[in-house]
Amino acid sequence: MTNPLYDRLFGRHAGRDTTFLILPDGTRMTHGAFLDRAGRFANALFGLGLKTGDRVAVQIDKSADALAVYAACARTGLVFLPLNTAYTAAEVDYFVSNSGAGLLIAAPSKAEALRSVANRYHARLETLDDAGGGSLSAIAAGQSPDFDTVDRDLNDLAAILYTSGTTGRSKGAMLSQGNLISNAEVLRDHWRFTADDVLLHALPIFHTHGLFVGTNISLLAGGAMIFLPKLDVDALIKWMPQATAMMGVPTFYTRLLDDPRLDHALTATMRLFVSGSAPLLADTHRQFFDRTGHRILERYGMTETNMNTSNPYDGDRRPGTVGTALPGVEAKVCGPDGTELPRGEVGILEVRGRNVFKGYWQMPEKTREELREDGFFITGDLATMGEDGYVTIVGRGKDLVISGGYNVYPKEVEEAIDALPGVLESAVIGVPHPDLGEAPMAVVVPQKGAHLSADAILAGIAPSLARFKQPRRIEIVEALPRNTMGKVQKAQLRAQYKDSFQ
Ligand code: MLC
Ligand code: AMP
Repeated sequence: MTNPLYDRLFGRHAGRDTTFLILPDGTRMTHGAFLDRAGRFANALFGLGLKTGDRVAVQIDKSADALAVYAACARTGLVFLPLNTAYTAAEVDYFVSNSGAGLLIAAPSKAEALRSVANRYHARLETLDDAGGGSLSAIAAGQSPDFDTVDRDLNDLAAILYTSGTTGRSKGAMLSQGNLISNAEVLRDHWRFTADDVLLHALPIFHTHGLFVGTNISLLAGGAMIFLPKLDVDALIKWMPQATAMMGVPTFYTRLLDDPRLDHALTATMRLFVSGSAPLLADTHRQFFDRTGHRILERYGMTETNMNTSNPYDGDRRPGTVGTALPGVEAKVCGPDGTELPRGEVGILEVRGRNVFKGYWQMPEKTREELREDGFFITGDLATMGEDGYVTIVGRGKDLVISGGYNVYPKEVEEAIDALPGVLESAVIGVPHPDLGEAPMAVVVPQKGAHLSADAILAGIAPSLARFKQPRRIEIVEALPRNTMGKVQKAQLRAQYKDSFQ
């Protein structure tokens, strides 16, 4: 029996007493103990009546058990569907309905709000918390750690990760076992991860960066992770002397730079700092080098593709660039019809390789719009490529705000605002933000005679939109700037409000 994802990432560590997780209280969990836990969860999931191929939606806090559920899904061939813990019940409703999930695993604190969602779509609801409690944990406790791993192959679906769309609803990116393994193998080698590495892990595990990049690479290499619940600079500083590597979004680096304790001595054991998910300012890169002697390695990826390009481990880590295409990945800068442009010209970046996803869950048209027949995926990012293959991301062809590494689609926020009483129309834009890189802001036009306030608008959208999507600033204006075609001039708004958070 073979199951490439489970065997290569997890199964080969069975019985090993090597450290896998170092938890915030200092407790160490061995690879063997973790896999025992995952085996119990695998039995628990099948015991609930789930079958290979069923989707398991999880909205739970980061913990060893949360990761064990991921391992259990790989082992049973269930499709893992992690959800941002910030999503509201209204947002989760869509993901459960669209995916047809058979099970929703929620934090106990959210169970009440999510029970009606689960009932509506005939999904089971179980709970799991970050302290080893919850109904699923109780079921797992009574199970055997042994489980007959389900046969799978590289084309089988391993996970669905939802990414918002520039128009309409979120799309579920289908990632196969092969997508995940091939990318993790390439990154392990490219970034030289070994069993001696200890990764300082403070990213969430419901997105590509923390789950498929950080965790999968550590598992493949057989190293350990210092597994922190979230970004907390004091905790990073406390644990850094025991780590060898860290991965973060740019906010990790700007917050560390704000702390006077960041210096050469603090980072003496570290061999690698990786940044991605949002643009790292060249200035942040330089300041970090001046303070620590480390050159942050910036790479570029997406939910649909995992990682596409990376600066080199040895050689020139160029500030402001995302490096060259990874081994096995083809990248080209193209015009709208997919024709490659001469080097140095700005166009849309397209990528192809074993890392590229299988399409959007039950959305064949959306898949066709973004995934060409020849296998190239249209990223929607505006880029240039130098003669030496270095890629620079210069902007986005898609209307998207990236706030602290989370994607916010203006269209979704505008629809929520426009649905409120007294609103005529709105435009949501990304504005430079010193901590989050970019933050969403809304410019809102009231209906004639209506009185709107920023507070009322925020209160109105709060039940339906996760907090990180909510505008950090709201301006009420008489009209939106439009061009002769009647299209809202977002570039003009961005220029007008660019200093809002500076
Ligand atoms: C939290 N908040 C945010 C936010 N995160 N607001 C906007 N943008 C964000 N990213 C809000 C909370 O709702 C709360 O609001 C307040 O900020 C403080 O919450 P917190 O939990 O204390 O936030 P903090 O710890 O400061 O988190 C900021 C952060 C975090 C940047 C560290 O968001 C984070 O870890 N981001 C990483 C995202 C990530 O992993 N992206 C990878 C996607 S994969 P209030 O009002 O209630 O106080 C991908 C592909 C690739 O993109 O290439 O990797
Ligand atoms: P997501 O859909 O959450 O996976 O976000 C993917 C998007 O994040 C990409 O399309 C880029 O716009 C952006 N992104 C990821 N890494 C980088 C980077 N290093 N520099 C600039 N943008 C990035």
